[in-house]
Amino acid sequence: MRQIKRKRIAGLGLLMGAMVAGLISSFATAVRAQDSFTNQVIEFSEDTTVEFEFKESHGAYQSTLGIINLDTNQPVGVLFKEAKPFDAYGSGERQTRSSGSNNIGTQFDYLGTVDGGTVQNRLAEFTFKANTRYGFYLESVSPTGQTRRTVLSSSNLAAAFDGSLDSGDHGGVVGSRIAWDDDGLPGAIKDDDFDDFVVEAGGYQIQVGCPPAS
Ligand SMILES: [Ca+2]
Ligand SMILES: [Ca+2]
Ligand SMILES: [Ca+2]
Repeated sequence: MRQIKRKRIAGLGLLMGAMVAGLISSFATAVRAQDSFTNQVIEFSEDTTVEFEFKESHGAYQSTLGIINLDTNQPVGVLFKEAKPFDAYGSGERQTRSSGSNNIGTQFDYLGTVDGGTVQNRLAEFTFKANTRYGFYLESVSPTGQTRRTVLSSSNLAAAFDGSLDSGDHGGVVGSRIAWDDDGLPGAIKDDDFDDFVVEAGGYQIQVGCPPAS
């Protein structure tokens, strides 16, 4: 089983401990060419646990990010769920909208963070089974509950992937960043901001082998 985590495993003590326990094989294999972590499909040639980090959201709706099995079209797990639509929700604080621009890194456009209580967990992980086709979904509900829409990562109108799972830290993005436009439905009037929900996946690969048979 392979694991792709947010942080490099550092420290000899930890490594030695794991080796004594017989849990870590001697080296990590690269993410293979036939593995895919893209708009088309999320698919691995072996069982792979990926750790995700919620970065921030900039959308007025209350969103949930989860994983679906593309063959059965069934949701199979939730990674992050907004507990309220955005940090300042209910405070009466006016939100500055800048329609059509990407507001990552700013306070604009309905900022949602872990520190601000919009999302409870900064990290989540999911084990993708080998040779199974997955995608991500983002479900967003308006604060009144009147409008509900779901977009899939298999549409590049909805999700933009940047970087690869085992690419470490590249220019401040660790692993693969997935940035969403929650109104990214075909034919919809959309703002192409790709900041409504932003997560990063993986970063550093750890190979975990079975203890040798004795
Ligand atoms: Ca939101
Ligand atoms: Ca949007
Ligand atoms: Ca937005």
